[in-house]
Amino acid sequence: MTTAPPSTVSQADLLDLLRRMHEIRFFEDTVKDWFSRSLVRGSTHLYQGQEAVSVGVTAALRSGDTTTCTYRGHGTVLAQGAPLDRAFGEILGKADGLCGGKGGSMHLTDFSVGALGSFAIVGAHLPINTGAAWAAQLLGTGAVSVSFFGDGAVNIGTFHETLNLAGVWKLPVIFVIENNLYGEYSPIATTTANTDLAERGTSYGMPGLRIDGNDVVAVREAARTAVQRARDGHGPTLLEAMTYRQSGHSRADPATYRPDGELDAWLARDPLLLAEERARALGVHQDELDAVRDRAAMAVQEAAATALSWKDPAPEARFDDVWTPR
Ligand SMILES: Cc1ncc(C[n+]2csc(CCOP(=O)(O)OP(=O)(O)O)c2C)c(N)n1
Ligand SMILES: [Mg+2]
Repeated sequence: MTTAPPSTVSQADLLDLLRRMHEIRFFEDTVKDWFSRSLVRGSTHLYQGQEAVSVGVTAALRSGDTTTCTYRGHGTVLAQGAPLDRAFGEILGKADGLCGGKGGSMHLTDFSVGALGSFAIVGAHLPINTGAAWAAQLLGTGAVSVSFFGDGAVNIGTFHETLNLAGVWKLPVIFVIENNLYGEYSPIATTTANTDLAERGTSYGMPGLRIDGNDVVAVREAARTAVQRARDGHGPTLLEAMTYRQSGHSRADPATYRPDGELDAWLARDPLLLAEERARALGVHQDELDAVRDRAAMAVQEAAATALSWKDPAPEARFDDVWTPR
C-alpha cells in the first residue's frame, strides 16, 4: 500500500482538505439525525470513514473534469463542489434541492460542478464515466472522468467491459474502488476469489495501485499521478483505496456481523485524525485545527437551516424533467 511523505502537502492545502472532510462528516451527522427523527423517509447510506477518498481524489481535479459515484455518494458530490444547502435540500425533497427534490439521498447530482450522478445500481455508472472520457478524448478537452465505486462492483460485468474498453482506447478515466471490506453485509473474501483488487488493472492494460484510502494526502498523490497520466493521453488507472465505513451498510443495518475490534481499529485510523496528525507534524497548532473544525460545523449548520426553510416542490412540478416533449 502506498503512503505519501508529509512533504507532499503544504499547511494551507492540508487545512483545506481537512475542512472539506469535516464538512462532509458534519453534513452526514445532520443527515443521520434527520433520518432517525423521520424528518426524511426512506434510507440513507453514510460515507463516514471514507471521506479521504473523495476529498483526496477531487483535490487532484480541475474544472471540466467529471465524476460519478454510488448511493453512498453524499461525500463525493460535496467534495466535487456541490453546495451544502442544495445537497441538504435534495435530501429533504425541497424544490431548490440539487435535483429539484426528486432524487433524494441516493441520487445527488450536480452537473454544474461535474458531478454526473450518484447511482444505486451497483456498477451502472462505470460506462458513464467511460463515455464522458471518450467524449473528452474526441473533443480534445483534456478533461478526465473519475468513477467512484465499491468493492462490490468488481464482479459486475460492467466493471470488466468498461475497464477493457478504457484500456484499449486509452481513455482519460480513473477507476477508484472504495474498498471498505464489505459489499452490503458480505465480507469481500466471501464473494471475491482474489481480494487484491488493484491487481486487476494488469488484465486491462492499466496501472493498478492499492492506496491508503484513509490518508487524504496519499490519496491526492496517487490521484495526481493518475490524472496526469490520463491528461497526457496515456490512458486509465485503477486505484484501490483501502478504507472502512464506520456505520452499517444503510440506516437499517446495525452491522453486528463485524468482528470484535475491527471498528475500533479503523476508528483509530479515522481520516480526520490522520489528517490532523499530518497537520501537527507540519507545525499546525491545535487551536487552528479546532478552528477549522468549528468553521466547518458552522457552515453545515447554516446550510441545514437554510435548506429546512425552503419550500416543498409544487404538486404540478411532479412531471417536470420526467418526460421529454416530442
Ligand atoms: C446490480 C445490483 N445488484 C445488487 C444490488 C443490491 N446492493 C445494493 S448495495 C450492494 C452492495 C454494494 O457493495 P459495495 O459495492 O462494496 O459498496 P458499499 O455499499 O460497500 O459502499 C448490493 C449488492 C444493487 N443495488 N445493484
Ligand atoms: Mg463495499
